[in-house]
Amino acid sequence: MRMYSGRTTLSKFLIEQLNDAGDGGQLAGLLVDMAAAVKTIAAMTGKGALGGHYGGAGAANIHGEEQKKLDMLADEAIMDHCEWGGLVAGMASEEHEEPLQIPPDFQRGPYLLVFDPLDGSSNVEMNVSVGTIFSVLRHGSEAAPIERDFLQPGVRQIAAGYAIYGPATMLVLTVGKGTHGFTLDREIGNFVLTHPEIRIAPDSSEFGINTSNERFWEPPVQRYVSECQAGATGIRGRDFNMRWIASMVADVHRILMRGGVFMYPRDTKFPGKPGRLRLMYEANPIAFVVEQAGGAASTGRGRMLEVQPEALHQRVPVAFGSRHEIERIERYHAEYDGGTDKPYHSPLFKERSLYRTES
Ligand code: AFP
Repeated sequence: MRMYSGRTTLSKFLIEQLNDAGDGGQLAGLLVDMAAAVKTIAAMTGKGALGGHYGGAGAANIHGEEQKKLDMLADEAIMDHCEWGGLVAGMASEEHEEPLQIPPDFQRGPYLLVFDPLDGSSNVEMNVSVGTIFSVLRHGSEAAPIERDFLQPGVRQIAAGYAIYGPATMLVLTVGKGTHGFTLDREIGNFVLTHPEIRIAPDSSEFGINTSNERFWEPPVQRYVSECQAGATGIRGRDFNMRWIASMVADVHRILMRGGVFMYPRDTKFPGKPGRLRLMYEANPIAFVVEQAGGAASTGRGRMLEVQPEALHQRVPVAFGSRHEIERIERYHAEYDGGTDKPYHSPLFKERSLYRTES
């Protein structure tokens, strides 16, 4: 038997999945370009301290967060790999306030690419897993895109995914036909399909949330988490486990592998920010991946993919994961909003002015 027969590479998979897409292979081409960028970022992050890329870039992004050298290098890698081929009309990145235009030397294509080049980068020098998150939307005109063109709800994504740079580098993506995982064979340089048709179990006993923020959460989130913590002694009747890596891609990847819930809810810690994570390039692509794996993705008060974006860098509360747990979290929000959750009812959290909706 031939050594590599039976292996499905990313290119082969995309050709098969997108053969009826009617776009002449353009979406497959863009995803292959994205995978090339991911390999470049994997090589840079994989060198660790030996790569000479640790430390700050001496600047802050639009969110006021310190940009790491690796944030900037990952950002450049994606631009370099994806802007040249006549496939994208424009791009938007966590690291740039405005949409990125395609240089005049290159043709514009039909897609908008939105990405977080290095999620969890504050962890990178601790050698904790980090990731890249991306979302592909259609651009409906010939003109160079402006911010308004990107502000499409997540249901309009035509592809999305993430890469995780862990002990192994994996690319997990969806084109709306299930969620599939590929592992980078470093020697050969190919992504190989290792996790076809990932499914998130509807029930689970594991949750992930930064509990140091507990006093800032809304009552429905406090209720959900306290019930998990009560475990077998409380109304859930079974013990729960808690995990928090502080690198969303790694936390979400665990959920795709073995179920669970990931939450970054709105809180009063920074009253002007309705959540920590960004809708367009963090929450929406992960929501698409999670839904396509049979899980659910919510703001706590509605389906993530139906949120109409108002700004490129808009923040949003998130709850991803096992469907029955997310339904419970939504029910607790609804009961709180309807005033029927008496033990958790607090006038403080009823004050909607605490949560202005700016990004
Ligand atoms: P960085 O990219 O700045 O490291 O932020 C990562 C992140 O947005 C997300 O990946 C984590 O879930 C979250 O921050 C962790 O936040 P805490 O600092 O509250 O743990």
